Amino acid sequence: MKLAPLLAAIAIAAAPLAFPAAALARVKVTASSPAQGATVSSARSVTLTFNEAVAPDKAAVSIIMTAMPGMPNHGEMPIRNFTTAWSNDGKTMTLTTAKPLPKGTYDIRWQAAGADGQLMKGTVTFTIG
Ligand SMILES: [Cu+2]
Repeated sequence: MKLAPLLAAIAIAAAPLAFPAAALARVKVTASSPAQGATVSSARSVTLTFNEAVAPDKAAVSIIMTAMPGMPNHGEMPIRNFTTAWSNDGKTMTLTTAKPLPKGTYDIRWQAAGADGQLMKGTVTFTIG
């Protein structure tokens, strides 16, 4: 008989937390070039398009080469020589590398916050082969 009131109290306490989480759309990547999981012949630039405008000062992105043909123990190799630019609507970030990316597999790891200020993270993976 003690359990039911306790569960009711938990349900009441949890409700205000659950509602905003469901109501707010968290920032996420809705499209990219190259696309998630794609294999392309070359890429000099990478674009990430978010579902909403992103605050550029809170956004961060890294390009990590995770695999390379003929190198079984490649590990994680950051590609540092790139520039970033934002579209006028604040939704699309373009990364342009100084040189074309060599053949291999890449993670584009991003973090960004949209209008709700919540910092989100994600990864887009593609292969150049
Ligand atoms: Cu490499």
